[in-house]
Amino acid sequence: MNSRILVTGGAGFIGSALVRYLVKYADYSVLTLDSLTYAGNLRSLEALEGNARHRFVKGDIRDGDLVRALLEEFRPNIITHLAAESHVDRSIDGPSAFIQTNIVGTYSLLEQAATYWKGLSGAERVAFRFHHISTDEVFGSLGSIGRFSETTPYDPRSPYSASKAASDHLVRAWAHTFGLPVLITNCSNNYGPYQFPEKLIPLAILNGLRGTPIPVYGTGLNVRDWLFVDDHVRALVRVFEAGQTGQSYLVGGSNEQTNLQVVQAICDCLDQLKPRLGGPPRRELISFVQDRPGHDQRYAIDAGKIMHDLGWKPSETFESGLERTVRWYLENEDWWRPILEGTYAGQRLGLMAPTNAPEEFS
Ligand code: NAD
Ligand code: TDX
Repeated sequence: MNSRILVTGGAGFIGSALVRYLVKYADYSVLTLDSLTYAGNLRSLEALEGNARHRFVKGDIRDGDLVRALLEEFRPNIITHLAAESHVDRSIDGPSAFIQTNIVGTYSLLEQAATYWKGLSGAERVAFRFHHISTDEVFGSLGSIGRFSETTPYDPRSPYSASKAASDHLVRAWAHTFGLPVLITNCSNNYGPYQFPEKLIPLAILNGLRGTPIPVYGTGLNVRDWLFVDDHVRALVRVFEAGQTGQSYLVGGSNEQTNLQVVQAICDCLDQLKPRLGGPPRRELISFVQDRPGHDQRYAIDAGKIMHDLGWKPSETFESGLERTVRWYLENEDWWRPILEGTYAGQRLGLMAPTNAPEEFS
């Protein structure tokens, strides 16, 4: 069967890495649906221009008529759903877009997918998959020990993670109630080329490069489990090709770092690849700033299930992945410069919420 994939959010960071992989290194025909919010960027798909196996449509996942028409015309075997509002700090400043895209948008897409799937027959109906891409943040925050697994109870704490948790629940409901063949993946923090510079790693690289302060929230001791984006992409492909429907898979790099360790490593890498002429080492740019309201302390993933059941493992170490990433930003100013001069100049986001909010809600 000629595999056709509809990728929502395919002009974003992870979505564009997935689309580039599927078209350039695998044999899929891909339809990218993306509304091109501030985070969507057609330049991330430039490498596919003129490729007959890729088509881009600008549109919103909440537009049921458009999605229905695209499903009927393109007749995908797989839908991979990555369209989302994805930045925690923006969800503090303005939760509404997160409710709209992550919850209402996922609901609308599920309705259209279920109708389309019911209309399929034979091998096409058996092979169809709806793959929802989610995050480890739905499980809340860890103390100094333990890791998230597929059985960890949901405990989201930011408007972003709550909206992603809601979307996960909707996807499960469509599987249990309507029989839709779904897969869910919950991944840890991604980094790599083409990431919008509101996120920690690209922000630190670009500030380090420009010699401006590198903001570290609070003590810098919050921990994230970092995964190179192409390793996430290979995990996604393993899951929609071989995963068991109705199941979720956690994806992570077993690579825990404090935020301070991350920015120090970025400073050192930049100093090595592009020394500051006569200037002090870039670590001197690190600046501790007011903490993120409700800042989750630690995320860590037990990826044993996807490793054991589907044979996936990350191929990039943090050192090699970070160096690739820093080199990419050094060599691709024409990608990031228009962003800094247009939609986002690197300013602090996410301080709108009152800082005296109760710590726990029980
Ligand atoms: P991103 O913000 O870079 O990209 C999101 C894309 O979705 C953008 O291209 C945007 O234009 C598009 N979009 C937003 N609203 C839309 C709408 N209503 N209709 C159509 N398109 C819309 O995000 P990302 O970092 O690539 O994340 C992709 C997915 O992976 C998200 O679901 C996110 O929750 C999840 N995820 C991200 C990470 C991470 O570290 N970045 C980790 C785990 C999971
Ligand atoms: O300037 C900063 N300084 C800083 O200390 C920024 C932008 C962040 N931070 C801290 C906050 C976090 O502890 O760094 C850590 C990483 O922050 P982000 O890059 O904003 O990522 P995070 O909040 O961990 O969420 C990310 O991983 C899970 C993605 O943005 C989500 O989409 C994904 O679901």
